[in-house]
Amino acid sequence: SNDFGIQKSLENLGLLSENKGVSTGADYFASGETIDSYSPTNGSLIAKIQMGSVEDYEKCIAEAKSAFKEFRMIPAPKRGELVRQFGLKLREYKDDLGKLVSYEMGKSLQEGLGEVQEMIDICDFAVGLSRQLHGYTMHSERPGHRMYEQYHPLGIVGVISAFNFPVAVWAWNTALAWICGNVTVWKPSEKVGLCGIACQNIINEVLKENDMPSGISSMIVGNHEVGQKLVDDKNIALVSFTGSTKVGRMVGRNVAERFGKSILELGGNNAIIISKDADIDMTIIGAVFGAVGTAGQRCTSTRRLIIHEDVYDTVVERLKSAYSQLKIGNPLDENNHVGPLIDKDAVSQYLNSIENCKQQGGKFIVEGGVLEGQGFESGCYIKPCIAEVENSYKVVQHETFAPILYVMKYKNLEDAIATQNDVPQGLSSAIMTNNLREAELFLSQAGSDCGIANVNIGTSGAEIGGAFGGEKETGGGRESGSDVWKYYMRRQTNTINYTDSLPLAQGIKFDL
Ligand code: UN1
Repeated sequence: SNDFGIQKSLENLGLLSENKGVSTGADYFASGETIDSYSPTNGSLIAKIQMGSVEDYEKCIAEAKSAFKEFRMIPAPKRGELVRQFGLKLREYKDDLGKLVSYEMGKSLQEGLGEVQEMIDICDFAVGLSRQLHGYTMHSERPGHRMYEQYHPLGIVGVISAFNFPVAVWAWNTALAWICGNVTVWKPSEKVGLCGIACQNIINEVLKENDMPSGISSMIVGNHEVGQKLVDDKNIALVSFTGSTKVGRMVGRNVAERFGKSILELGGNNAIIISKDADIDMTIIGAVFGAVGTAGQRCTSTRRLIIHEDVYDTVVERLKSAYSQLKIGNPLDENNHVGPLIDKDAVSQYLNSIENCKQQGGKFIVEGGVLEGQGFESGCYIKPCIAEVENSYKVVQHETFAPILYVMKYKNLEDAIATQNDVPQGLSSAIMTNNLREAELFLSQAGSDCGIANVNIGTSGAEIGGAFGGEKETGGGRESGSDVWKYYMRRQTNTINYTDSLPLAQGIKFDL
């Protein structure tokens, strides 16, 4: 049978049938319970992972602490060189890692490869940045004084990532954290633990070839107890958390309680406003990819379409016809558009949301449902669906991680913008229009309240060069491009007096 070369890729990535789920550098160990990783594509067991315990976590921290002492003294451009080599290795492993992402998580092979490309891109970005960790210099009010600021590494950065981007989110955080001089401890989602081990294997090669301390990168597949430990641990200067708003609220609170720093990337509820001046062909592609890509399991997935009444019927007809052409099936087969959800729990949540939507008054114009029969044995394949709703429905206000698209009608743009903003989340948003006035209003301070606002592009698929993240219940964090590196460093203001007198600031006189 065609396994799409998956066994070969698992081998190339150094994965075994039984894996230790903890590694600091080349040292692999684990003393927790053993879990199975099943592929949602075909329901088969991929491999076993022995998870890390709280004691294993402590070992990682001890290694990380000692590695930090060494790593912080290595010049930033030299740390950049390490990240450059990591980017080269990722190019070598791109096919294997992309395939593993597709197989263990269930997104299409194209998207799995795209995720690895995001890792490569952030490495390139970070290499250049390693020579640009700039601070300002200021003019002192005191004679013979110099004032400037500099950025120092924080220490240990903890990364907790979600199943939907099993490899890229780690790289967005670590590429920046490393060039900034931090060491990292990563807890990947245990739903995609093999992706975690594969990534760690790749960075281990780089660390070994450069004779670098192993504790620069640690990884621990663990349960929520390990996650809780990491969040509460004062050794972790910064916690970067990607996941649900429910868990993120606790993470944010607990990290703040100990005055740690956090970057929170939580739920989205992303809408596209479709104006009567939209290019409809382009709109349909953007909306459908946004809604069904990654089977609706991106933080940036399109969940709502707010459509001008003049084009509403046309758009709905076009959507129906596009949905009827969607091929659902094994994501490793490039003829398919839509793969499975991550697991059966996700399928139940999808079904619950459909039920709730109907109860709250939603009218399905494209019906959902679970697929059965040949090729769908895993029980995780479902049909993308579309419902006509009111924005105020409870189910519409809530992020369901599945391809359920909500459509609604508007008359004037101010109302459409108000509707787009009238949800608890604030990650990504878009307007499709060829009208300059509409586009600029949407981008103005009276427009979208999201961290990402696009014109004539869908809500998903952001590039790494920009700051990625959102407002309100999305958590306010930013990752990857722009000046996001500043989150991974501490700022120090330095004033130096090069005279033989001591004038005080603010003109204060103090003579002895
Ligand atoms: C996520 O879903 O957690 O913009 C990240 C995008 C991707 C990243 C999504 N570049 O859709």
